[in-house]
Amino acid sequence: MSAAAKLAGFAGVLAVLFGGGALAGAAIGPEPDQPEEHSEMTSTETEHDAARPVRGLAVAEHGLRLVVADPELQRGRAERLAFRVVDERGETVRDFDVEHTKRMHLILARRDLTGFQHLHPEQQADGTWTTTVRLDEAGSYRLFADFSHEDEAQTLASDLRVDGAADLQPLPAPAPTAVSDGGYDVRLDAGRARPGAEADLRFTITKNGVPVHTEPYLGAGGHLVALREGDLAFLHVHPMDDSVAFAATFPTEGRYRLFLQFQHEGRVQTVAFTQEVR
Ligand SMILES: [Cu+2]
Repeated sequence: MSAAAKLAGFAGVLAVLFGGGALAGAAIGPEPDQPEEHSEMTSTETEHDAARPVRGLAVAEHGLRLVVADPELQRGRAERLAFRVVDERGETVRDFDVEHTKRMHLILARRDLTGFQHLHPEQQADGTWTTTVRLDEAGSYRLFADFSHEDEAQTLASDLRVDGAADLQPLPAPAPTAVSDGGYDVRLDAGRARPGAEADLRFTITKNGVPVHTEPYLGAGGHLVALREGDLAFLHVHPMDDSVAFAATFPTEGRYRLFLQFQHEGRVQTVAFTQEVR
């Protein structure tokens, strides 16, 4: 590699890191007005949960803080990732509620909304959560720890870094259909998604033209993560019924990336959509 190319790569990494920091900084601010009705609220959710549709913008919130042991990872290598949730006294939190059949959900996505991963780390005796993670591309990643503690659902987030020149991708244009990593055809019907109003997101899944009935995954027909372009705000989404359908409130205009996961024939499929809201 020439010196010029190295410099260009280095500048690219800097741009990613500083870009991420600027975005995180810009994201701090008052939350938009909340919708008044929560008709699809499930019995396990509190009013308080549903009133916070935007999460995952802060490393510390509601008295809890996310501590990542080593946020620098080597590209393309399986590495141990360790993190803790600590309380206001700095004590490691050990008791977590089971939510969607797990006590901790770990979501990873690069700042350009590629490289999505959904992992379930294991809790060690000292309360630390660990998992093996492999990030194949350089850049700045967002790590979301999604959990419930003392009946309060929380999503705390921090950044991971993979050194090297990041080949950042533009967000794909919105399209009603997408193909999962295992070759399933998925159609999204989002109706009219408007800012501040609850939207029904319904997915229809087929394989070779034949309708697919998904198996339960994390206690529902599927699992959906919605992230806002620009600040990677993590939206509160919940499954609506036994089908692959979710209620989501997009807080603002803009573009969102929806990551749907479902299970069929024992395998978890992942498929992503771009949702425009205006
Ligand atoms: Cu999970």
